[in-house]
Amino acid sequence: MNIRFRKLGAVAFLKRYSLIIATVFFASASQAQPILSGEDGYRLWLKYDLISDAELRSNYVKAIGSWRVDGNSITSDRIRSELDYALPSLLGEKVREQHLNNLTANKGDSTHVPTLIIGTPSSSKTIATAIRSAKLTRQLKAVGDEGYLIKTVQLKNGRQLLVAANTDVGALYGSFHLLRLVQTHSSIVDLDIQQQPALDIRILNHWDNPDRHVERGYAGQSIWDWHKLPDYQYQRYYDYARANASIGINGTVLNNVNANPIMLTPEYLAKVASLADIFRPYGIKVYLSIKFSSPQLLGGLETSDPLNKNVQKWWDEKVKEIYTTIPDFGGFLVKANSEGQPGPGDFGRTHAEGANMLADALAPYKGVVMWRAFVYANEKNEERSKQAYSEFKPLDGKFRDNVLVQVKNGPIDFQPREPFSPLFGATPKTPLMMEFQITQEYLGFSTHLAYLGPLYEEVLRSDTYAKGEGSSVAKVIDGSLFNNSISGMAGVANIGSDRNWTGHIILQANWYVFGRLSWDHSLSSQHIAEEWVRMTLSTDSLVVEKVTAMMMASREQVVNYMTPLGLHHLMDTGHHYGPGPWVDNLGRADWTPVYYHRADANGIGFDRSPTGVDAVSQYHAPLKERFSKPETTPENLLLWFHHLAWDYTMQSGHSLWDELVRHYYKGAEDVAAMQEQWLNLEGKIDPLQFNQVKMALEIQVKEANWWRDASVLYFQTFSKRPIPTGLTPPSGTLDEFKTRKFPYAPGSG
Ligand code: GCV
Repeated sequence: MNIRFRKLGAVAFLKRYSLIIATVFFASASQAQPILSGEDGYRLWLKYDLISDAELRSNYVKAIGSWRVDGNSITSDRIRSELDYALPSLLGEKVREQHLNNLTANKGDSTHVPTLIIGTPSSSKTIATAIRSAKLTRQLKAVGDEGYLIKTVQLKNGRQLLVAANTDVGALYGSFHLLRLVQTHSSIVDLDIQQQPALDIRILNHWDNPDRHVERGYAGQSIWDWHKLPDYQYQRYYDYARANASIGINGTVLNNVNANPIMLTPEYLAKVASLADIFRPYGIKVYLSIKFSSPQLLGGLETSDPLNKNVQKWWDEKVKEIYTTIPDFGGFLVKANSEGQPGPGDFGRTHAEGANMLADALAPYKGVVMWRAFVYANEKNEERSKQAYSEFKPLDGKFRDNVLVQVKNGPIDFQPREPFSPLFGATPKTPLMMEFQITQEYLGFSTHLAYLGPLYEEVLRSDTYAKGEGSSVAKVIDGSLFNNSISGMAGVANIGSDRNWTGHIILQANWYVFGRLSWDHSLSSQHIAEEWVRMTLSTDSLVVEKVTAMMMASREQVVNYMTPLGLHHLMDTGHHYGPGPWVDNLGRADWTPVYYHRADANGIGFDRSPTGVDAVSQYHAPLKERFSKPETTPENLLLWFHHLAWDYTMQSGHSLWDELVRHYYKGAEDVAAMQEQWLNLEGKIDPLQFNQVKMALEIQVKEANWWRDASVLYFQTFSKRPIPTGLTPPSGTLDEFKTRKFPYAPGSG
C-alpha cells in the first residue's frame, strides 16, 4: 500500500481506494476487530508456553535443563518427543541447544550425565543403579505397572532428578506429572513423589455414532472420522492420546452405547485397530460398545439368547477376530434392555447371564465387560429411581470376575444434583464402576459454564454407610471397601471436532478433572481447578484466584437456576435444552418432567419416603432414616425425597415457595455476577480465549433468566403465591415460554 501511495499521489490514491477505506472505517467502527492470532483452545492444558519469570526459569533449567529418556519402546519415543517439545518451550530455546549439545557429548562421557533421567530399571542402567543405591527398590515395586517415582537423589555425579517406573507407560505418566509441576510453576526442589492410580480402568465413553453424530455431544461432530479411517490419521488423534495420558486416562470406548453393530464388522475393526495403534504407546486401550443382538444382526442367527450354544460360539469367534486385529483390546461396554436396546431380558435371561456370556468370550484375552446398570422400563411398574437397584442387587455374586457393573452416579440420569445411586455399597461381591457424564446433557450443553469437579467430588465423598461410617462411594468404586479385584471410572466424553475440543474452553476442565480424579479421587476439585487454570489460561495469581472461584461456584449456580432443592429432570423434551417443567405428554410417564416434580395445589416434590414410593429403603442406615423425614433430609435434596406443602418452613424461616423462588433468582443473579467477574479479566487472558467465554456467558445469562422465569411462572400456577418481595417479577409469559421449540437442538438421541 505504501509503495502505491507514493506512486499515485494523495488525491488519486483517495479516489481509487475511498470505497475500501470507508468500508474498513465503518466496519471497524461498528464491530470488534477480528483477532488474527491467539489461543484458540486446541492445545488444551498442554500449552507449554515460555515461563516469563527469568529467575523461575533459571531455577528449572538448573534442575531439568538437560534430560535423557532411556528405553527403546515407542512409548519411550513418545516421552522423548513430549519432553523435547515441552521443556525448551517452557524454559527457552537456549535449553534446546544445550540439550542437543549434551546429547551429542553424552555418548560415553559420564561428566555429561543429564540432570533429569527417565526410565525403568530394565531400560536404564542409571535408573537401576540409582534405585538400588537410594534404597528405593521396594518403593518402586509398590507403585505397580502404571505408577512412578519422581525423586531428587544424590548420585556420584551430583544431584539428579529421576522419573522412575516399572513400565514405560508409568514413566510416561511420571513425565507428565513433572511437566505439570513446571507448567503450574510449582517447586521441583527435593522432589519425593510416589504415585499410582486409585482405579484400574480410567476410561472415556464416547457416545459417537458412525455417521459422526455425537449423542448428547455439543462440541461439533465426532472426532473419529470413520469414513477416512484407517488410512487417514488426524494429528488430533495423537493429541487426544497425549491429553488423556497426561491426566492418567487409560481407556476409551469409541462408540455410542446405543451401539451400531457395524462396529464389529471386519471393515470397522480395521478402523478401530488403527486408532488402537495410535493410542497404545500412550497406555490407552480401546473398547467398543456392542449391540447385544449382533449375532442376529451380523451373524444371521435366529437368536441372541446368551445361553444358546451357537450364540456363544458366534461371540467366541468374534472376540477371537477382534484380538487378532487388536491384541490388547480392552473389552465391551453394554447397554442392554434399556431404552429400547436389546438384551438378555428379551430371551428371558438375566443381566448376569448376558454379561457372563460375553465375559467368557473375553476372558482368555484378559478383556472385560462393563455392563451398564442404567435400566428402567415402563412394564416394571416400579418407580424409575428404584429399578437399577431392584434389578442388580439380587444379581450380586453372579457375575464373572471380569465383569464390572457400570452405574451412573445418581439413580435417575446425570441431573445437576442427585443423591448417589443406592447401588453403590449394595453389591459387595460385584465391582461397580462409576459412570459420570462429562458432556452437559442436563447442565446447559456447551454454553453454560458448569465446572463439574464439585459434582464429582460430592458423589465420591458421599458416605454409603455400607460398612458403617466412612464407607464412601470412592471406596466402593476403588475396590477397597469390599476388596474387589478390579475397579474403574467412566466419563461420558464432552469432546468433539470443535477447534477447542469441548465447545467452551473452560469446559475442557471437566475432561481434565474427570481424568485427575480417576487417577486420584482424594484430590480436591478446587486444587484441580487451580491446576487447570494455571496450565490453560494463565499463571497470573489474580486470574487463577478469580477463575478458580468462578469455576467452583458454577455448578451450584446451574442447580439453582434449573433444579433447586432436589428438583430434577425439568428439561425440555428429547433434546433436554432449556426448561420444560410443563411437559406431560411423552411416550413414557417417567420421561416427563411432571412425573418428577409432581407440583400441585398442595405442594411440590417426589415422595420417595416410606409414605411414598419408599426409595429411601434402598439406602443403608442411617441414610434411609435421614432421607425419610424432611427435617433430616439435606435441603439440597429435599424435593427429591419429599412432596411438601408450599408453606413448609425451610431452615431459613422462609416458606418452601419463597425459598424455591429465591434459589431460582439467586442462580440467575450469580451467573450475571460471574459474567461481570469475567469481563474484569479482559487484558489478563488471551483475547481469543477471553472472547469465547465472554460470548458463552452472554448466552448463559440469557438462558439462566429464561430458566428462572419459565420455572417460577409455571410453578406459580400451582402455588398461587406472589413472587417474594424484593424480587422483580418475571418479564415474559408462561405461554410464550411454552411455545418455544428447538427442532435442531444439538446432540439429540
Ligand atoms: C446414550 C439418557 C440420555 C440418552 C443416553 C442414555 C444412556 O437417557 O438421554 O441419550 O443414551 O441416557 O445413558 O444410555
